[in-house]
Amino acid sequence: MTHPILYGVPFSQPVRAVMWLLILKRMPFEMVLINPGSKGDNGSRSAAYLEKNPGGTIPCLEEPDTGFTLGEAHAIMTYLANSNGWTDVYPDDYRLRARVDWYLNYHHRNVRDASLGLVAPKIRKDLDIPTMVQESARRNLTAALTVLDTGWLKDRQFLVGEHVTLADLAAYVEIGQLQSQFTNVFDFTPFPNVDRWLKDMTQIDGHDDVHIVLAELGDISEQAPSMDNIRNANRRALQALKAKLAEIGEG
Ligand SMILES: N[C@@H](CCC(=O)N[C@@H](CS)C(=O)NCC(=O)O)C(=O)O
Repeated sequence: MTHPILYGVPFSQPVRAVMWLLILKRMPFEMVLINPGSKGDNGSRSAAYLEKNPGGTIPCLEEPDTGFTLGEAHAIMTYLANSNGWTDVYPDDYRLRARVDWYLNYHHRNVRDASLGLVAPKIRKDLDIPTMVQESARRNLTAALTVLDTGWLKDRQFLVGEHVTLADLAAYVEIGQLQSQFTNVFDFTPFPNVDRWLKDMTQIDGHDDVHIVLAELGDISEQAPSMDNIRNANRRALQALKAKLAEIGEG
């Protein structure tokens, strides 16, 4: 069977969530670079890409053998877990699985607003995100972090229990990117349980491989990076991913 293709760039949070799952489960895949929002040949708004994912967003997964394509990171992650029997990250206990689904649904317009409020305004200057939208996104994020801190993570090591699940991967790619060792755009001191969970998540296999792009980009709190910086960070991350995939292929 030919390996699945993952379309996207490592800088994209939902792409990173899928990459992390595949690396964690040591499943070989091919990564094809697709630039978000571009109508160019390698763009997510090109006619060829829209055939695969009519929504025009990354990530998208394709199974070359069957022609099956799937958009939306969480749909891709649950599909991969279901079709490969990865019950460690997507438990087969109905209640635990429902809690993972609960988080994956909650994520949108809550935790996901980390990118809209704090990262995209610096990285995607072209989008010219209105101040009001940025402020509302930051409020949504703060409220969501309070919910995680006082609820989900109060008595548990990970979001759904004592084991990492799809919920943690999806949440971390958004929240984790804000930390001081990456973009450094948020202070987690008021959220001690989230802060502890962030540290635990750095120990999960594949964390470093998936976050090379952010380590390369570095602190953006004072100055927005140039397009060249962003392109280079994505390029280095893709090179490192190639090496990692070769290692997975050999193992
Ligand atoms: N809900 C989607 C969000 C995907 C998304 O927002 N992707 C961004 C990049 S991080 C994108 O493709 N933007 C390009 C566009 O909307 O044209 C998912 O989880 O897959």
